[in-house]
Amino acid sequence: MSDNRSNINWFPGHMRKALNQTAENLKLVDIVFETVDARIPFSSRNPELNQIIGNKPHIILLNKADLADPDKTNEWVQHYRKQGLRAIPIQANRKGGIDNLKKAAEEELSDLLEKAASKGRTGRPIRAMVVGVPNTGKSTLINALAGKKSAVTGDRPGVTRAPKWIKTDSRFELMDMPGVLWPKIQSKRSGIVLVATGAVKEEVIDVLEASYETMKILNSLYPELMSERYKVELPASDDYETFQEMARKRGCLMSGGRIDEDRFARLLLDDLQSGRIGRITLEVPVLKENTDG
Ligand SMILES: Nc1nc2c(ncn2[C@@H]2O[C@H](COP(=O)(O)OP(=O)(O)O)[C@@H](O)[C@H]2O)c(=O)[nH]1
Ligand SMILES: [Mg+2]
Repeated sequence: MSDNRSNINWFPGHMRKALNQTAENLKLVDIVFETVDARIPFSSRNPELNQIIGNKPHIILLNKADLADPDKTNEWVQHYRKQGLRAIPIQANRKGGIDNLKKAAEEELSDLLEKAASKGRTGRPIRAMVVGVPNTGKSTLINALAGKKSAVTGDRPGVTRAPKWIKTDSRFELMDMPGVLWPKIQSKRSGIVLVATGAVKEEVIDVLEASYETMKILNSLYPELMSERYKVELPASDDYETFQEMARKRGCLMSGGRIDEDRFARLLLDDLQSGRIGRITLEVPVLKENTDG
């Protein structure tokens, strides 16, 4: 397999510009809503965001919680809490957890809102910006928060203009330009889980390899779910044979009975992304000292 390190900082110029623009826009808001994929909370965050957020109130949204392992999501919430960060599981596409988010944001901003109220500005709108790496659900969250008032489609990154404000059904006003960050691929494993969850396209890591490595991760973390779905016995004595057996059982065969590994590789990732394997989380929290990727 090729060394993918050259892909790690794709288009650094563009990224720097996007980060700078996000930093500029952040000055205009009271609070930041950062979307991460609850299945890969580590790899779907851009660590540079913390630096540009500084002391501004900030809530992490563990989105796609419907696809993630609920126990692990809970562990992540505790993990962030220990770092002084508030995290809330949500399912943006069904508006799940949105009320919790609104309540939490008002709590985070209680001092500021009380101060405004004491100056006669009761019910002052709360201005928020949604940021996150692609595919973590920024647009979906903005639509969920906007309610009936307004709908947004698509990101418009890199366009320099004054942000407009999306009014919502509640006291929130959202910046109409979400902060588009890029995932920082800090390790081979990060690249694999980002491809597996569909967060980054397959040019980072070949799909067959990503799928095979993902199978190994899933077999070790969720052996019951994997044997249930693919009718193999786990733990496996040989990973490659297990991969082939899964493919055979799912009918991924070519003429002459050869196993169509590429077809099964895609099928496995498709199963994972659509939740058919079950609710899975591919990353567990680790102590700060160990977060070297
Ligand atoms: N299962 C599930 N899918 C979601 C959720 N939120 C968003 N999605 C889907 O994830 C994909 C990416 O969402 P999008 O809002 O476009 O992400 P963005 O790139 O950050 O703006 C879309 O197909 C959404 O329908 C969620 O809570 N659960
Ligand atoms: Mg979007």
